[in-house]
Amino acid sequence: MTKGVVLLPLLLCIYCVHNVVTDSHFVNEWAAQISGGYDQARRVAEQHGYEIVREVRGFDDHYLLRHNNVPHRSKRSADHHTKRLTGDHRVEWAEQQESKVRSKRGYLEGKAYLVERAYLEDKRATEDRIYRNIQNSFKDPMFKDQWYLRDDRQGTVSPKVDLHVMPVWSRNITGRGVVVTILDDGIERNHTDLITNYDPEASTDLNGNDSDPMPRYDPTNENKHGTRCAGEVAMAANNGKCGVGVAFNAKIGGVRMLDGKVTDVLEGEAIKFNHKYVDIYSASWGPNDDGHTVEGPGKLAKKAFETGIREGRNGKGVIYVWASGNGGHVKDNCDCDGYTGSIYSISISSASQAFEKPWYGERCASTMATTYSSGSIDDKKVVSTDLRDKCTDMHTGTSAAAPLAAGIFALLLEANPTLTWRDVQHLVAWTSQSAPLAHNKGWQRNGAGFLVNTAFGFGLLDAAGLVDAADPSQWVTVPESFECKVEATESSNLPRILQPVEGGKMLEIEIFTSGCLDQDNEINVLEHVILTLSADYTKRGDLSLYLVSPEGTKTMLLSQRTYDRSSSGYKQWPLMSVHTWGESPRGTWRLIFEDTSGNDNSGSVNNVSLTMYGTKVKPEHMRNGPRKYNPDYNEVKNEKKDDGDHESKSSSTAAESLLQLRLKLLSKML
Ligand SMILES: *[C@@H]1O[C@H](CO)[C@@H](O)[C@H](O)[C@H]1NC(C)=O
Ligand SMILES: *[C@@H]1O[C@H](CO)[C@@H](O)[C@H](O)[C@H]1NC(C)=O
Ligand SMILES: *[C@@H]1O[C@H](CO)[C@@H](O)[C@H](O)[C@H]1NC(C)=O
Ligand SMILES: *[C@@H]1O[C@H](CO)[C@@H](O)[C@H](O)[C@H]1NC(C)=O
Ligand SMILES: [Ca+2]
Ligand SMILES: [Ca+2]
Ligand SMILES: [Ca+2]
Ligand SMILES: [Ca+2]
Repeated sequence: MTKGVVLLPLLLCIYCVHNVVTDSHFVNEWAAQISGGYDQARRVAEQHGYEIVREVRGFDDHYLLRHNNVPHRSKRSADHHTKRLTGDHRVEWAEQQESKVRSKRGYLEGKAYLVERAYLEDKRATEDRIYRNIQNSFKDPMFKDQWYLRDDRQGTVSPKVDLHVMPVWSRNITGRGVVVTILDDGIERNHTDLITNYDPEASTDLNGNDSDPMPRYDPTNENKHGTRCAGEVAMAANNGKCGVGVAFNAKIGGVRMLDGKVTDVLEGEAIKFNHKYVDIYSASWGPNDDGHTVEGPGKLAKKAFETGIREGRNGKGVIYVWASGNGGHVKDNCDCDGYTGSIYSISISSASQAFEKPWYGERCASTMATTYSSGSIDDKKVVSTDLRDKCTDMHTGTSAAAPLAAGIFALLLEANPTLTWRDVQHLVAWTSQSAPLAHNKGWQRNGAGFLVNTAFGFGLLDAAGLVDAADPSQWVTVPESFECKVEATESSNLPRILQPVEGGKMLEIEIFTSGCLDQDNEINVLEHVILTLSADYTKRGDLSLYLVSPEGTKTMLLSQRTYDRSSSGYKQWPLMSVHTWGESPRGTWRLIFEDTSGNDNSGSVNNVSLTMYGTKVKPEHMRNGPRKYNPDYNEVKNEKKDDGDHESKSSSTAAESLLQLRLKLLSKML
């Protein structure tokens, strides 16, 4: 009884607070595409009562306009003004900008704060209990706390598992020549542990409109997020400061963009910032993880993703790494987040030091892989650089998971610079490890032999496994991919309504596809699939959805989101899944809608289509049968390996080579 009294206001409070902050506001800013050059654009703008604020960076013929007679912020759009613009034949496209709520995915408030405090008090005891006999390979004082790079636990209680980064370092692969940028609230570029790797070419300030991404210092220190994410990737090694970045010789930059109003224009500029120079973008933010937001990239942000993929890395495509979200405790589902759901982003979830899905972790079908991050009270967090030249061992959430992946991909691109953005995704599917997380619920083997889980994607990233598989002497670039789309209306009558069944309501829709057989875009081996959904429903969050592939893989695309009370339904909303990776698309796909809430809902499914991506020809690495999993992965000691052969070397050999590396690094410093 007492419990109920305490809990109820807390839950209500979560709902109310988020409701207030997630209302977006239209601002007095329009993005418009007007051809004919700047003077022409200015004339057109002035005729309709606008002035040009500036050109949109990186987009030809796109301008940011301001109307001379519109309030600064309003909940309602000024449609009549937009119509005047779009009605002018010289204007190809125009859209009023909205100020979007974009939350950083590392700040876990309330419960998390208490967890952190309790953790601090408990820290010493925990360390003494778990971390005995830690050896230092680097003289960086916090390297010993980077458990996810080097698991030094003694005893048999836990398997010795880390991200297998050290074996890659011991081969002198440390991120050299690879450029990573962090899209966030700035980067303390002169931090002692970042300054040597800081790259001004990979940096800019979209909030301050200058090239210096230095964070704004305020008393609450809220703008430490970008600096923390950057350090995980590229803290310098062996300099006696903080810890060691995953790619400690990579170049690191920051795009300051979260410390102000976030609009589609701003996101577009960030996502393709210097895209012919930057190799990897890491983003640890997104739509509010409040359990009732459904939001994705706008027009310019979408274009920016496509441009980065098409033109970046000399046509091989940049790598976008995205944090999958921290809304697990409010039943959020990252299928409702269009940034993680993009086929162009590699979305990363967290596992705790205890190999568990953490309390904040979100489930969805678009997550590709997992790295370690914070978990419960006894679990260690992530080490990084902090504002004011400090260090921290308190970085948390999927915010901390994504940059670890960005660092690992920097190692991968140094090992094989010819990899395309799709090669990288194939490699992640081919090498990520499920064994350490096997005791978590939700694993299934898909029709192509891949183990998948909505909480972890293909599993934990294995840096050495990735680099081995990508060895330039054996990796063959994956073949060209195609897109094949089928509308459900072709094979079943829509709209449809859910029918009462025992325990709730249900609706099943079948979609048959040949996978565009005998056409130019024939697909035989799947990569991503996107189910595009239009549905009306009285309470959107009560509608859940499963997709069953012709080969029988059943994937949750929407879970019940208790706090999502919206009645606006889904409008052509893309739900992306990687769970049928490698399968054949041919046959009947089943869509199962469910409502088990017991609420008196009504609504209809109006339109569904299935877009499949994949190759006609089987990628080379899949030709010798399905992927083989190593059931003994948990037994693999992280220091065992210093060349392509996983198990053959003794740990002393590897320890020696590490020592040699250390000495070489040392001598380089002197
Ligand atoms: C590592 O590689 C770099 C550049 O590729 C080279 O300059 C350096 O000497 C190598 N270091 C070791 C220890 O082999
Ligand atoms: C970094 O620059 C800021 C502002 O110029 C300065 O206050 C700070 O002392 C510098 N930090 C270091 C480590 O040099
Ligand atoms: C930067 O430009 C945006 C619009 O382009 C404006 O809203 C903002 O106030 C400017 N910031 C600064 C610091 O000048
Ligand atoms: C379904 O959506 C497609 C766009 O993908 C659209 O062309 C079509 O008209 C829609 N059909 C219905 C019945 O709304
Ligand atoms: Ca600045
Ligand atoms: Ca360091
Ligand atoms: Ca989310
Ligand atoms: Ca994605």
